[in-house]
Amino acid sequence: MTTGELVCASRFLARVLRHDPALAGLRLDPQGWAGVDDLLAGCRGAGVRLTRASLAEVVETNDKRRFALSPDGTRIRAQQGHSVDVDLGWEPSVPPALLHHGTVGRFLPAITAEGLRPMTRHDVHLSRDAETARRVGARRGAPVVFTVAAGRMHADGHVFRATGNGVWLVAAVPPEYLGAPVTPSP
Ligand code: HQG
Repeated sequence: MTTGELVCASRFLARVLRHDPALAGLRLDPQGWAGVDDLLAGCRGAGVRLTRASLAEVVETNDKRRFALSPDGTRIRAQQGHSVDVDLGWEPSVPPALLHHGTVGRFLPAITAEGLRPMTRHDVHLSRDAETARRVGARRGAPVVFTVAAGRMHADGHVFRATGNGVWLVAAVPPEYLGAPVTPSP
């Protein structure tokens, strides 16, 4: 597949596997999995041509490893980012002392007042390093990066989970755990 085709297929899969399984006539199981055969048939029905081989290519080449196949290759799910109700089963774990969150200036007043909220997703997404957070913020405009005192939060009883691709999830980040917002140099 060309890079453009891979990106297009990845966007469609993210929409189906995170937000709108009915778009491909699917239902996800409680842990977010869909059958690969059902997904391929559903994609055909939705006018998106995807073979088993190209699906495997999307999973393997995806820049953020957004999707995972089950060990036997018969099922697929998104690793995080859902708006539909799923329990991904990531175990609580101990975060590093500091994590990072990238956003944009227009959200600063709300974030400074009420902290980070998951908005339309299940959880707040935090990055291991500031550069990744900068890229997450840059999706929306000039990025601004917060450090999050994850170690202190964890000690205070907040539950953190790491996804299969290195994103850290937490229900919310109260403002007292946020560092001063930093505008990284481009
Ligand atoms: C902001 C992408 C107002 C938050 C990325 C963000 C990531 C608030 C936006 C992953 C707020 C939500 C997640 C508050 C947070 N008031 N705005 N209290 N608290 N916000 O997309 O973290 O491509 O749901 O800063 O790379 O940007 O989908 O979250 O700007 O890894 O795989 O509200 O999504 O990965 O936006 O991105 P999002 P995010 P994928």
